[in-house]
Amino acid sequence: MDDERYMDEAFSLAERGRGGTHPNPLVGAVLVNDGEVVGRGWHLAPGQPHAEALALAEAGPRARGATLFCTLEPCSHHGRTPPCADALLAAGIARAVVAVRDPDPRVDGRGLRRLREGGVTVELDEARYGARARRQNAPFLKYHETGLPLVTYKAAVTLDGKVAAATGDARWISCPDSRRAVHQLRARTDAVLVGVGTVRRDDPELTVRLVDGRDPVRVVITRDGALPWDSKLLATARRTPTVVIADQATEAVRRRLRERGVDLIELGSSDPRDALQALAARGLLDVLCEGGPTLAGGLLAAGLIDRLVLFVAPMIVGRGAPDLLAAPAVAAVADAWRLRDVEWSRVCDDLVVSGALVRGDA
Ligand code: AOF
Ligand code: ZN
Repeated sequence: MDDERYMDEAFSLAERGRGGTHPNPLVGAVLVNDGEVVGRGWHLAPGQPHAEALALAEAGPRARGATLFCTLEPCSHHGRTPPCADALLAAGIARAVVAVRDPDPRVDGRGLRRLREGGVTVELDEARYGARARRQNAPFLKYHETGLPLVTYKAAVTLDGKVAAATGDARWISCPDSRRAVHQLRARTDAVLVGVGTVRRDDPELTVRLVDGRDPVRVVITRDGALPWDSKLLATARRTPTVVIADQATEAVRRRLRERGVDLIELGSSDPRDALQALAARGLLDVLCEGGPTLAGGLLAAGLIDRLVLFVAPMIVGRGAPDLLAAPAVAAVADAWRLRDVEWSRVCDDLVVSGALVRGDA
């Protein structure tokens, strides 16, 4: 049906903003008049026009009597830009098909109401489009529902579920194309998260180098803020935004981090939930955890990991090597952590498994 085709295009347009819109959502909008697409828009970055405003600008007078297909409820607030609902009314659209309600407390149904009160036929069709809209904007929606970012844990593992050899050597478990895929994941995310142990062990750069794309913000969870002073992260902190989270930093550490251009977040506790909340409060809503077993195990045990992406390499390293996750063992298989909506693909000889993490048979 035509409606679905137009909404499909709106979803594709929204994807063009992927990686750059945080803390704002991905939004795509299509205006259709008499069976012809007269305006298209998508949101690129905070402070930039909203998708609906761009579609209206392209449509000009042809917006009168048109139908809007929008992946998110049009806004009703004066933020960095004026309310889209008012602009849509002023332009004289006749009908609006919307994929999902906007949970931002500044909007939260008011955009739809304003359009209805202005005489527009509004169809909020979550039954048809809601699942896709929620998948596309999972971080934005999770943040407005819980105050937490969406956390994806990514790791390269062997067939025996290990992330390194017994000596700690981990270069390289996954194949070159898998490593490129990881850079792609980084380019699409707001922040990459590791623990200080990973910085000591691997001295990673956590930037996007193997593919085109922007670097995510790099975040290191520590207790005392003391990263190795010769680490690549510190050496490049002026070029690529770098955040250090600490709950026991000394004045000397604060000063040295500041000198290197690091953004230090100081918390009153070492609870990873507080760390994630602090990241979300800074607009980092989509977090890719590339940490080691200790950090990932702590996040898993606290129920803070939403998604898993595993690059499973066809090799075996044997006993004594570090497990994927240092998490407490479950008593019964029925209590295991599981993936839902599992997807598999193959990259070189690696098997890539991803899905949403849930606990038990739920
Ligand atoms: C966007 N782009 O295309 C739409 C948004 O900071 P502001 O003023 O740009 O407002 C951001 C809020 O506007 C965002 O949280 C969401 O509720 C609403 N809709 N935002 O960035 C768009 N349609
Ligand atoms: Zn808007």
